[in-house]
Amino acid sequence: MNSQKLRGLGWKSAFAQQLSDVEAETMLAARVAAHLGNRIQCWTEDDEFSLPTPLPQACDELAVGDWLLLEPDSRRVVRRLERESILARKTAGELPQAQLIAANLDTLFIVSSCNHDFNASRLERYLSLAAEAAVNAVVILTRADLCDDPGRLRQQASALKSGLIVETLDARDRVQAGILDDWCRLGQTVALVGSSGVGKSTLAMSLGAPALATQQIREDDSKGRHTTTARWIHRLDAGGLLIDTPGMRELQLLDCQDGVAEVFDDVIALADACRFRDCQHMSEPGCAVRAAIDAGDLDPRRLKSYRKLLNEQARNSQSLRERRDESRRLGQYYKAVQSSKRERQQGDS
Ligand SMILES: Nc1nc2c(ncn2[C@@H]2O[C@H](COP(=O)(O)OP(=O)(O)OP(=O)(O)O)[C@@H](O)[C@H]2O)c(=O)[nH]1
Ligand SMILES: [Mg+2]
Repeated sequence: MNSQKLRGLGWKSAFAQQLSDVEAETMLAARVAAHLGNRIQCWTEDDEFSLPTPLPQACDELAVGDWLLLEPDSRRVVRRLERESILARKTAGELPQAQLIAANLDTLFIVSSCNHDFNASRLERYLSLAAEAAVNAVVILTRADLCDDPGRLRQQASALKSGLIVETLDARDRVQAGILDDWCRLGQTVALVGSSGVGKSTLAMSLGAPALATQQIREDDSKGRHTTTARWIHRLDAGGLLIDTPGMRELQLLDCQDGVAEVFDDVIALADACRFRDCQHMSEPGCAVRAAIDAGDLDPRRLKSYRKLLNEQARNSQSLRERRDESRRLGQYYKAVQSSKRERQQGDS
């Protein structure tokens, strides 16, 4: 393997350390550059090819950005390398199933627009997702060219997490997009997430991705039309890689307790000062959270958003646990049936 060439695909020492000397000498490393339903597109240091999915080898579900180890001639996948990070959300619908968004990211660009799409509580969801995966998040507000006061929205977004970087721009403008170059250098992988029509693909192109499909949004509610339909990695002018993703109608979190706690650390710190340990921040005496709201130091929206995410987490995680228990029980049942069948057959022969 040529680690210098692989670096251009986002290869890091954390992946190299997972290989034996023989594997490093004889095997091929490939990055999953697109997931297209029944096949994945793979990029290697010198080549590009697609493989049908699901892979016959013992690989669990793959995400764009994953690294695979392959035998060079047969292109047989030996294994998926351990991820440095993974973004996953709950699939739409009742069942709490995880849908993988992207793997092995350095930075997540959370894109929103300076129009109807701007929604602080939605941004907090995306921030929790990134925090859970321990991926650095940058909020990008597009359509600054159509907004009277983008600075006000920028300020509102910056208040959502301590140290959060927020950029406002016209996503169609390559020069303005240049403020993001530091996150897009050689060896870096970034992903774009956000609602449909906020300008993710437009921004990707301004950063150097090849021509991508984009479509105008609806005039009345600023909503997009789900133009991008698959996750793809693109090479950027600054040397890095960028994963463009389809717009999300809603982002439901799954197993993100730590991420939520990180984003709402101000509310948690206040709650620590409440008189009662189990304070619900409703009307209890000595409630530090209510006191902060009354003093104008905490936005009541933020407490509401925190509660909503905690409840959603509890609900989704509980039903996920129930489903796992159920499938474990079913597995044990099938095993028991099979072994009693085997015993009977041995008894018969
Ligand atoms: N004026 C202006 N228009 C923009 C800006 N960003 C995007 N647009 C326009 O908004 C429309 C939608 O942009 P897309 O890049 O397709 O949005 P997307 O987020 O990729 O949408 P999906 O692929 O559906 O998720 C296009 O017509 C863009 O030209 C911006 O900053 N300013
Ligand atoms: Mg798009």
